[in-house]
Amino acid sequence: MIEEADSTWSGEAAFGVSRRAAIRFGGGAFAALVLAACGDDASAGQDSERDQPVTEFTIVAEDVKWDIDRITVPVGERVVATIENRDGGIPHNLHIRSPGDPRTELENGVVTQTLNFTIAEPGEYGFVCDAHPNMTGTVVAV
Ligand SMILES: [Cu+2]
Repeated sequence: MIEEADSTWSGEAAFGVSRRAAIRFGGGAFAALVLAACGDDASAGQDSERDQPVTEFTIVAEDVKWDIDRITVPVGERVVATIENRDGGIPHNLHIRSPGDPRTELENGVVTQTLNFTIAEPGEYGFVCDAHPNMTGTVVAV
């Protein structure tokens, strides 16, 4: 009787341990998968943002700072920039110092603007917000 009780108890204990181990393993594998996926996405996004020319991009002004300081665009193709001014009551615009001086008007946030521009010659061109000389970056035309 006592032996039977002991063996039953041992069986339950073993089951309990293995179930906990399975849960722990499952959670760990899931976390690792999420981390790996995030890492891949982040590095892929950064690479394409910095090196691959894009004809559309979004730039965010928040806390009187741009979220990106470099963008690559193709020479001779129309580029559509979306400017998200998230600073309520603070004016921002996007002004690209390329021939023709494409720029939006200074406008108080919160507001979203669009700027279409084409750069004809390869090179590096500064961009800035005309209200905040510290809000600078570079457009690379390739
Ligand atoms: Cu500004």
